[in-house]
Amino acid sequence: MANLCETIGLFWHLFFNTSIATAKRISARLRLSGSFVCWPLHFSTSKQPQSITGKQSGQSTIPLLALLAIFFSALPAQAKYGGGSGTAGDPYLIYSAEQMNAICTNSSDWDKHFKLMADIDMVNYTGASLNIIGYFASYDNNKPFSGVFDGNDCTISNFTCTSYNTNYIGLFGYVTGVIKNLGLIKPHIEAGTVYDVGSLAGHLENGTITDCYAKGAYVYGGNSVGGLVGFNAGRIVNCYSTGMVWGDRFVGGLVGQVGAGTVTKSYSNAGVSGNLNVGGCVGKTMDETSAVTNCYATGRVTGNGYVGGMAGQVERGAVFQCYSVGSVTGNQYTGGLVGYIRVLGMVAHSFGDTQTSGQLTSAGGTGKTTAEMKMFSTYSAAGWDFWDIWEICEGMNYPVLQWQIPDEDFRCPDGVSFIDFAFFAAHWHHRHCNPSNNYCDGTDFDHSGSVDFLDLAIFADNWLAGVHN
Ligand SMILES: [Ca+2]
Ligand SMILES: [Ca+2]
Repeated sequence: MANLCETIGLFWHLFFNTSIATAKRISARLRLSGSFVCWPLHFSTSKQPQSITGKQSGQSTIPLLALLAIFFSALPAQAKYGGGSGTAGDPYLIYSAEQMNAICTNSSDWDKHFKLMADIDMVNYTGASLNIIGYFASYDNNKPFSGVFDGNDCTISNFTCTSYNTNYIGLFGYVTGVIKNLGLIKPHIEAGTVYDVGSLAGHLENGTITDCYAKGAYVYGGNSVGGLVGFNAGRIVNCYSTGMVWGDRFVGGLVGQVGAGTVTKSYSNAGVSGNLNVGGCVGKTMDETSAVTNCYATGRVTGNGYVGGMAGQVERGAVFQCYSVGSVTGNQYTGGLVGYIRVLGMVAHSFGDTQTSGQLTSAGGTGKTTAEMKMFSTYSAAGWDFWDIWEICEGMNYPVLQWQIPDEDFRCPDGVSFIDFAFFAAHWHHRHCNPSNNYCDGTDFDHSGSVDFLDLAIFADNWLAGVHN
């Protein structure tokens, strides 16, 4: 059986092909964008199909919906989730909060492939009603999520997770698999006395989390508490967190504690508050193979001891090519970038803002003034990669990660403004846009081959957009 998404996609194509030229053009754009992401069942969140049906006579919509209704009523009763068979080529499809919450109850599926197909709101899932995927009760009694969960650039919003005595708490409790392309909006975690607590994952062991974020997170735990991940012995790449994180020990804006794992090209601007080992990005690195590289933190950090804008303590492992700028307050072993470094720890080619942090000293890294922190030369002298990883608007902003920058922010990653419009306007009506000229220096947003009104509309949609955070 063709999977659900493909079938719906086919219906859309049949529909478009019988529609007028405008619809064909937009259909082409949808194909170009690669997939029918996040809207097949959620017409209210789908701008493009809505505007198309809106432009047609209202009658066009009805047969389509009727067709869909017939199709769904014909689905076999035993179809799991929203379709799919759980393989890499035919993942289980998740369209609703109910389907998301059902993953936990089928632990035999935890090694399967899943794909999120809609932005889902889990506001009705609070306390014990939210099922946590993957658990670790003891070394003899545990089962991780070892499959692949592809968020498909969709979001999961507003869930509340509460735990008073179970460790490994998050949307996923214990993960050895892959989670990618997933955004969490306002996740709320209440786990005040337990350990390994994060909004997305409580404990990541050998697995990978890429291109994920927690926006407006509220995370409250005991030890190893992070805005995104509590304890990381895997790989975290291209992720970020915002919001607020509280805990006792090993408390970090992004990750509470880093074991034999890495955090790369990620950042946090979450505020962090804890007792010992409290950091804007990570609370503590504890393994000789721990590595935090090309990361930054901007959140306010408050703790008692081992408190740093970037990391509370680098016990073992390395913090490399990172910076932090948030204000830092602590009683003992407090530093602008790092609170404390032990013999097996290393901090190199990293910088802390002595003015915004309120800390003139740091156990590691180099203190710089705010003006110096916004200069390209500060970082280039330390070998930072401004080709593939970082970007800076000289004298205007701290460095940002290239993946954060909107396509429309051509000049200076300082937001989409007149200087970017001037760049766009200079390419107006350019033709023969293709990969060899980077689609007319990026101004042919929809890759149609020319810079025209559709590109202008896309640009206008992103007017004043800043770096993603
Ligand atoms: Ca700009
Ligand atoms: Ca175009």
